[in-house]
Amino acid sequence: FINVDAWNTKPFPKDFKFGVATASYQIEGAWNEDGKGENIWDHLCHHGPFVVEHNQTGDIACDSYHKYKEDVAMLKDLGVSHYRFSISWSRLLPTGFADKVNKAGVQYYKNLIKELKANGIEPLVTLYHWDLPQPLQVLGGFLNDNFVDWFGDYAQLCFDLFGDDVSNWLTFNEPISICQQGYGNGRKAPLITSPGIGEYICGKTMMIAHARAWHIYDKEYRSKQKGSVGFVVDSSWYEPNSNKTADIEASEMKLQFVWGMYINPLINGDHSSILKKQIAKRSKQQGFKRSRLPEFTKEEQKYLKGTLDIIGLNHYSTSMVSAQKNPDPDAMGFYVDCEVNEWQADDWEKSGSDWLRVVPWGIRKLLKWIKVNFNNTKILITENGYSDNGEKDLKDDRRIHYVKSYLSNIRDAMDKDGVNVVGYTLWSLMDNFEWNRGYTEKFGLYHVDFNSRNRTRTKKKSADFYKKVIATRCLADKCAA
Ligand code: GBH
Repeated sequence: FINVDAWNTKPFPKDFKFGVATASYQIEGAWNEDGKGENIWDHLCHHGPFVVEHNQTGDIACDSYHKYKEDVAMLKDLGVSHYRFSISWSRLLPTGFADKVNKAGVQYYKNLIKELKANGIEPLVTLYHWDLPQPLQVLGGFLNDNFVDWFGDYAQLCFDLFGDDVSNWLTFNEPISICQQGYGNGRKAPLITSPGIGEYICGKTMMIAHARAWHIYDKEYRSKQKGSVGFVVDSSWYEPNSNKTADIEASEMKLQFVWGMYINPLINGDHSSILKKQIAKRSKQQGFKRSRLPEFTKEEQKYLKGTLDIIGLNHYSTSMVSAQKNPDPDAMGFYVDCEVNEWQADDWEKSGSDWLRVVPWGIRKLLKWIKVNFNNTKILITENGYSDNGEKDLKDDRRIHYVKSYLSNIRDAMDKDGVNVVGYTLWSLMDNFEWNRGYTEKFGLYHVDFNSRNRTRTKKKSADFYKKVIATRCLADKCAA
């Protein structure tokens, strides 16, 4: 891979948040300890269909439920200012409903937050990172309108319990993973296959549930807790295959399927008009009486508008896009309704994940696009990172190269394009349960020995690299003044 001298050497601003990220199901383990209820990933991993590599599970994972003090010691050593983790809904509310609170679950998060604070680390908390309580799934999960109440009650409990010590809240992690993969193509829990219908209903419910949490916070907590409530989108950059209008429009269309579906409602109160027209057009051709993308009522639009304090961005890679010449008129779903071809170039550097190619310039283009389209809203890069299959000697130079070149492009976006990026939480603190890929793909700065009962953590070379970046706020050996 290419040399490492051409990076932006301008230090990151003093108040730039440097951190790392994890998620409850991927690290906590203790899946049924101390009163925790079952969630949809527990259920999937135990009962099938067995879609996870080697039938692996998050039953023990990194055992962070017992080892959080070690995790915080690692964070302290890295020198991060922020730690992004998620709360397991069913650890707090075993049935999902707010009638019975699990005291041990409350204690666990209180302990973790206290330990972070004692070490000068600010918590950045995701309320929902894919682990829905199973009893709520039995009732339809995100396809049941009552989900808005369930989530609102859960969010309120979290603000109540932890809000005095947590000022950075994120509601949902990755709508596309939740809805498109959970309720569309059936790849992730709860494995529902309803392309072009269920996945869009899920999206509508999720948007309103986010707004519910935001309004609760705004009315009852903001004035005393003085925090913010954001939402995390997963988005690649979509690079037009040529300068032809059709390809540029294809790129814009694909971006609207992501941002016009999930961010526009929270900022402007509705799906973007390009998105609405496109899905309405195809739905009509197909004989549906109304668009498969459910509309927001006028009241819902008012309720949604302006409910985003900060955009969380998970970004890993880039795709090339072009307009489809002969789109299949009968096809339905997020990935086909846009009528866009998508692929990755053969000469882009690979990683341990088949979807993740190293394309550092993509993040700069995406950040600029977000700035222009959403009025310079604050952006927190909530995930970015590199997978391998485990380097034997823990010399993960490719991860270092990835992080360095992505950070350099982020710095360029701030510096040269004026994008308002306030922080970066690298995925991930340590190797963990990588969903369908089990423990085979590794994103950690720390290695975890999943064969040892102790789940021994060992620093990789990239941890020292990142530590130095944080300490100097700069990517080069010699930083610009
Ligand atoms: C994030 O997803 C997640 O938030 C985090 O939990 C996860 O560990 C991390 O990234 C690393 O994967 O198999 O072709 O259907 C990143 C976005 C969306 C990327 C789903 C992989 C599956 C592609 N992910 N996608 S495919």
